[in-house]
Amino acid sequence: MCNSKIVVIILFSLCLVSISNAANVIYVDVNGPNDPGTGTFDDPFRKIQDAIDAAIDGDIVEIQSGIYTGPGNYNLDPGGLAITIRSTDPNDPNVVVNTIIDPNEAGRGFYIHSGEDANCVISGLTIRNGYTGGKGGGIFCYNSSPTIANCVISGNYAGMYGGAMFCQSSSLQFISCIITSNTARWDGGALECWEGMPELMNCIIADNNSLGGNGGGIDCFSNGDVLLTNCTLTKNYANSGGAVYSWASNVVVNNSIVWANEADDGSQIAITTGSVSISYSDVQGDWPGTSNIDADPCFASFDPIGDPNMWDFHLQSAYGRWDTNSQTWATDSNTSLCIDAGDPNSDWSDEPWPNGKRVNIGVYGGTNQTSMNGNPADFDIDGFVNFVDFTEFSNKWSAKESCIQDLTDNGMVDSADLRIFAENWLWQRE
Ligand SMILES: [Ca+2]
Ligand SMILES: [Ca+2]
Ligand SMILES: [Ca+2]
Repeated sequence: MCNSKIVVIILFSLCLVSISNAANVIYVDVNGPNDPGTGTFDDPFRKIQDAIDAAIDGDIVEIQSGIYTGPGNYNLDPGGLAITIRSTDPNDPNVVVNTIIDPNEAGRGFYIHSGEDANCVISGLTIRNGYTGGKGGGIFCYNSSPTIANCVISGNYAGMYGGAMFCQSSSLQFISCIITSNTARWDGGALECWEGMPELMNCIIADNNSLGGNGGGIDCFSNGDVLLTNCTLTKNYANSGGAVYSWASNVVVNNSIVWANEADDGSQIAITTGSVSISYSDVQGDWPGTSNIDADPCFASFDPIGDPNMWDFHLQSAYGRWDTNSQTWATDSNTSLCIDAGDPNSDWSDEPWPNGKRVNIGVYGGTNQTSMNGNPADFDIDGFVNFVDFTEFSNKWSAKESCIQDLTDNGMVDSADLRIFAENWLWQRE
């Protein structure tokens, strides 16, 4: 056999292997042509559960924008599978708010109870109007640890505990979720946690209510150890512990904002037994712990008695704040003290420069939407643009790499960057 033939055969074999390893995408579209559909792009399923039931480990269930309600679109059960259940673009907030699981108070959004692990991913969906007379209005999670990312969980109700979510013996991760305006008759307006160790990162927990119990945001019961990093907990309500309540549980809070939560006994955070350890955070009324502050976080938009839909928890900054409405960078007269006040060991590398080389406190800390601080030419962040910075600039001259001296952010340090550096020469912080 000639060499070229062998090469063709090898390439063909590699193609077959890569095809068989590719994740299978199963499509769901509530506006699809046929019911139930077959799950292809041209003939999608109409009901989400049909797609899940057709999936095997590694598959993706892709839900087209629309409102999913009625049987087959609530009490969704991943059945122990390692699959991704997502919208068409979980990173686009417009897609997320328009891909809606709405049980219309007939049940919960998700019922997860078959030992799912982090490879069961629920991403980029809105879950609203979930209802249970018991625990977990939006999501019920038992002995399972899925990943829940980029979701909006809003306006759900539990007759007992966990308006948005109940989890027991589960160590799941919530990443970049917005958990707002959920209600529990008793404890855990947003989240009720029994045993296990859930983690919440870059999440908003706001305007949740425990009508007759404790932990307006999060209630932890009996080794329900919760880890919160870069979260913003605001305007949640309970009898006791407007933001967080711990009963025989250990809660750890880092790089977070706990502000304007309300309780009948006046406590934002309350503990029966157990502990709530907070560091590098902004806590109204203060809280003992490493480098905590007690200062107005200067949210971009926050009226505690106004419409929660108008709240914007980006931090005000004279050096640049991401404006959600205009989708550009705006500037403010104030600069929040939460900027560059997070844990020095936290990763700040995704924050846009100038970022103080230190992560911000609150929900957008560590992300590409975090508020900026300082002058872009002040490379050593000492508050002056001078010869020290020029030396750093010279050392990177003609470098072809992504670095802070590349002020035009085009992958090389050249005369265009020098021009910007010159414009900022002798800047100093006021
Ligand atoms: Ca920063
Ligand atoms: Ca400097
Ligand atoms: Ca450049």
